[in-house]
Amino acid sequence: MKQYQALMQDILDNGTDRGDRTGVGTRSIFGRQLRFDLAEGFPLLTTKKLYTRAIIHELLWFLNGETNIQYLQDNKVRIWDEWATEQGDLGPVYGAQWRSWACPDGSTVDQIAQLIEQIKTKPNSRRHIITAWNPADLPDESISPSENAEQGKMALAPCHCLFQFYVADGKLSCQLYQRSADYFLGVPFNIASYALFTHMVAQQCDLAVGDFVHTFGDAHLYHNHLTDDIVHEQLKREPRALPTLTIKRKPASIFEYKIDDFEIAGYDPHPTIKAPIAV
Ligand code: THF
Repeated sequence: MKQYQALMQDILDNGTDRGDRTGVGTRSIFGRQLRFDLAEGFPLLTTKKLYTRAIIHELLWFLNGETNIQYLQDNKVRIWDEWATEQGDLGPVYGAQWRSWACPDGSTVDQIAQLIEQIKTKPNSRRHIITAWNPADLPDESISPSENAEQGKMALAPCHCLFQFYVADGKLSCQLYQRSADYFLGVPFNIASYALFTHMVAQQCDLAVGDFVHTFGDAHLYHNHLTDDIVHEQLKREPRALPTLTIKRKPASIFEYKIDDFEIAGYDPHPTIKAPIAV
């Protein structure tokens, strides 16, 4: 994962310091890409320790179509707490858009179920796309995330907003377009999450894994992460060998995976680096 650090250095060297919605301020660049060959190992960052269970639970929660943080809290995952209402609601964020995109006629589209069906029946299609960017449900940025959720809007506009799958030579690749990327805290989660999802879709469709391509719009380092003990510490560390992912059984559908189905072996990261999250 040397390329993760290379892009971090690129943001430091070539980024522009600017304001943002959260008020924290960022150094940011626009339009970059990382590529991971998933056959070479599971792209879990080794230059700090990541909490893998949080990443897996969040993905299973998205796939269940859920948008209330109760399931995450039951599993001690706190990464969405800051944005939810008192009742734990986030409005129609990822899970809602992926599984039940609202149509004008009152019906809904299950983009994930359609994706699996289409990859199985028409692998060469150029339309294997999932989008969470639903303009009708976007938040009003002049009010808070939880106020938006109270009003039935998304608490936060989707950051990882569109992704596409591609099948060639029996291998499944995935490309994500991330419009806004918190490079220190969010991106390591996002890489692992989409790599995991690609492995699951490949298993369901009897394909091997190809590349995960991560395309960025605004990739930024928050100003309060630009310190000796956060970003500069991260850049000093030597990347280690990647772990491997094993999926221990093949569930009957993409919606039936459980946390214990996943085994990550050989993960030997450098220690955690704590950093404040911008809300
Ligand atoms: N807002 C911001 N500012 N950054 C993000 O990455 C982000 N997300 C989601 C929604 N809003 C965001 C939430 N995802 C952590 C990681 C991912 C998150 C939110 C928080 C985090 O704090 N990680 C810590 C500790 C994790 C833990 O152990 O609980 C870490 O060290 O990795 C991007 O999709």
